[in-house]
Amino acid sequence: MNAPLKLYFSPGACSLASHIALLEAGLEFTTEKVDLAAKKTEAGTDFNTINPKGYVPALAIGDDILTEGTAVMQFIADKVPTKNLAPAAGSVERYRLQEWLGFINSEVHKPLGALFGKPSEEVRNSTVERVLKRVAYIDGKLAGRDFLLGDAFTVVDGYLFTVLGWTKFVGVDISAYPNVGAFLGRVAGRPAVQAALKAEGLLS
Ligand SMILES: N[C@@H](CCC(=O)N[C@@H](CS)C(=O)NCC(=O)O)C(=O)O
Repeated sequence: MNAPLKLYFSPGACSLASHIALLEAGLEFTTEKVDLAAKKTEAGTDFNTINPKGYVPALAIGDDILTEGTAVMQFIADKVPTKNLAPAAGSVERYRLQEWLGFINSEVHKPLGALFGKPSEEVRNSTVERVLKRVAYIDGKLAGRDFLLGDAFTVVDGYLFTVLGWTKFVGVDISAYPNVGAFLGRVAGRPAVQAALKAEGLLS
C-alpha cells in the first residue's frame, strides 16, 4: 500500500506548485494549511515540529517528511510516470527539468519572494531589475513553445506560474513579455491549476 500523502501549504505560496503537481498527477492526498507567521498548522500543531525549517511546502509521506519544492515536485511526478510530469530519470531532458527548477528557485522565486519583505528602495530596484532580466530570458525561451520543456506541461510550469503570480502583489510589471503572458494564460486554463487555486481559496 502507498503511504498517505499530506501537503502542508499556505495559500498562494510556493507550495501551490506542489499542490498543482499533486492534482495534475491525479494522486490521492490531503492538505493542511499552515499559518507561516505563527508557525502553526490549521489543526494547531507547531509547524516547526513537522518541518524544522519552518517553511512550506512540506509533503508528509506516511511518517516521513519531504521538503524543498524542487524535490517534492519531482517526487510527485515520479509517482505517476504515465502523466509525464517529468522526463525519465537519467535522461538529458530530466537534467533540463532540474536546470529549470534550480533557475526558477534561485533566480525568480527567492528574489521575488524577498520583495514581500519590503526592502529598501535601492535593494528593491536592483532586485526588480534582476528579476526582469530573468523574465526576459524566460520569455525568449518560451518563443515558439507552449511550456518550458517544449510541447508538454511538466511540474516546473506549475512552479513558474506560481512564482510569477506574485508579481502583481509586489508591483512588478511583466506585461512587456508576451510569451510569458501567453504561458501564464495557458497554465491558468488547466483544470488541475484551477482546482488547486480553488482549493487554496484563491478564486472568487
Ligand atoms: N527552499 C525552500 C523555500 C520555500 C519557501 O520559500 N517557502 C516560503 C513560502 S513561498 C515560506 O514558507 N516562508 C516562510 C518562512 O520562511 O518562514 C523551497 O524551495 O521549497
